[in-house]
Amino acid sequence: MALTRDRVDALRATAREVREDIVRMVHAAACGHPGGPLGMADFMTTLFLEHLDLTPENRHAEDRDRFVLGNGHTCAGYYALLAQKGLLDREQLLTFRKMGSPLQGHPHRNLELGIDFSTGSLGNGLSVAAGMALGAKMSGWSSRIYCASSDGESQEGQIWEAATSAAHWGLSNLTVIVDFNDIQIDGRMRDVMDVRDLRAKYAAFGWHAVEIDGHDVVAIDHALCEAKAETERPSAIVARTTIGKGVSFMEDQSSWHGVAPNDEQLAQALEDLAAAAS
Ligand SMILES: Cc1ncc(C[n+]2csc(CCOP(=O)(O)OP(=O)(O)O)c2C)c(N)n1
Repeated sequence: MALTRDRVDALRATAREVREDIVRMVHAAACGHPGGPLGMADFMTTLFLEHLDLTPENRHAEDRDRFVLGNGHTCAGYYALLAQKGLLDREQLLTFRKMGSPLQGHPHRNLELGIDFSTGSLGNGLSVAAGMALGAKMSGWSSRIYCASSDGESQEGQIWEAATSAAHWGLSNLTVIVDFNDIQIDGRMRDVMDVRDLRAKYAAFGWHAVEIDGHDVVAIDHALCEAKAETERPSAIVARTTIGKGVSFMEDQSSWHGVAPNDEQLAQALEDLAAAAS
């Protein structure tokens, strides 16, 4: 069913809160990756709030949905969404990257908090998600397995082994969302190593594959609904995004891949996000 006007507004409002949490967390840690998760906030929010069946009540259930963050460095947004879902306290977010915190700079498996797998070494996530999807199918569970990935991560050969396997096994319960912002740690993705048309690549590997505007919550929700309706093939959603989305001085800047804002920059970022809301 299509999103109502109220749901669209609510998702946009939550995505804005997630963005505020991201900049606050990276500022408090004085290190981390703000750009990627700011760009992913719209599709992560739509996935987590509208589709991912993970709650404090069902976190230990075998047949619940799973999520794997392949591009693990973008975990500030992931943690902010786990807080939105009640799996951790919002105040806990400010322990991000601190000694002893479960919220490290790359996800560390913690089923109590709903973190299904440790990631950070790019390329592994989709293989893990494919394994979870195969296991769920063999067990007869209705679980859906979601994986986030990125254009930079798509340079890893292991992604394409996973893509081959998932199509071979007909893992229709698996969906990958690729954050395609044409930026990676060293600059423009197309200059570092161009992965080209990822939608066409996934389609050629036997996947149901679409490309969408990764900031349009209606298009994101529609693509996730289509993926759920698919009965034969795994689904790939290539989400065109802008790194740093919502923060004027971070947008489309590779320099904000992995740098913390200082006090003035945090204030400016929060001002930008508030202005976008009005
Ligand atoms: C196997 C591996 N190689 C290198 C790195 C270092 N690294 C961390 S993030 C990154 C760039 C990833 O590209 P992308 O996810 O597109 O970056 P973003 O859009 O977040 O800027 C790299 C090379 C890593 N984490 N894992």
